[in-house]
Amino acid sequence: MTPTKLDANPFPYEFDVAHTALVIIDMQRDFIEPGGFGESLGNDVALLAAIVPACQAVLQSWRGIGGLVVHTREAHRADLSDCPPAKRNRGNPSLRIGDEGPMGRILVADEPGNQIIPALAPTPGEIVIDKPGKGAFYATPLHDLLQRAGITHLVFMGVTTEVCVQTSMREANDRGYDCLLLEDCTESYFPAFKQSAVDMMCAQGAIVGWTAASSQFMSALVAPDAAQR
Ligand code: C5J
Repeated sequence: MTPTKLDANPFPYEFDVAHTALVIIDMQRDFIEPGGFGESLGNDVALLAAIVPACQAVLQSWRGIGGLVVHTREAHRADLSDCPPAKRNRGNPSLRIGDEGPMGRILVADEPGNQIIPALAPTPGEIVIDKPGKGAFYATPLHDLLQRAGITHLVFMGVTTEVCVQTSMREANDRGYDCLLLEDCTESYFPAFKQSAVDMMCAQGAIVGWTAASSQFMSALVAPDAAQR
């Protein structure tokens, strides 16, 4: 099969749909909507909400060609046994992980705020990973699931760029996946941090991975080679 190629930074990225998964990091109500964890830390969640239309367009295209989709949620057990004090006590939030907030307990599995936002809600058959850490591979079955599915390439979207997205992409690269980050489908509460994270991931000859605009990625999907699954 001829791989699909797209213009990317720092040089073209090649993948084939059958061995690639779209990984959507933590597009959950706790980070994107008012009243959640992100806002409790003093952040402007509108910055993150702005990427939703671009993420929706990519997800729709990817689903359209039958690509594998992985959603992650930053989620802890109700007894917080997987949330060490080193995580819970960080910062000076008005609400800590596990506290009761306007959308239920902050970053606790099954609470309303922990759900993926409706615009990007998983459909049956898509993989949903609850992760207690910032990286999608730490203490989760993700690597095993991807290996069993024959996945070698990962395309990342989601939030926040320099925290859970960057950590997950670095973990993925260490495990041997070729990773692409869609620049307009990721965001930070701190625009300068987003730019730094994007720059550092593709520096030094794609030391962590590639970055590209979602328009480049979607154009590649409609190219004839992308249809060969
Ligand atoms: C944070 C995340 N920012 N999903 N989580 O704590 O990036």
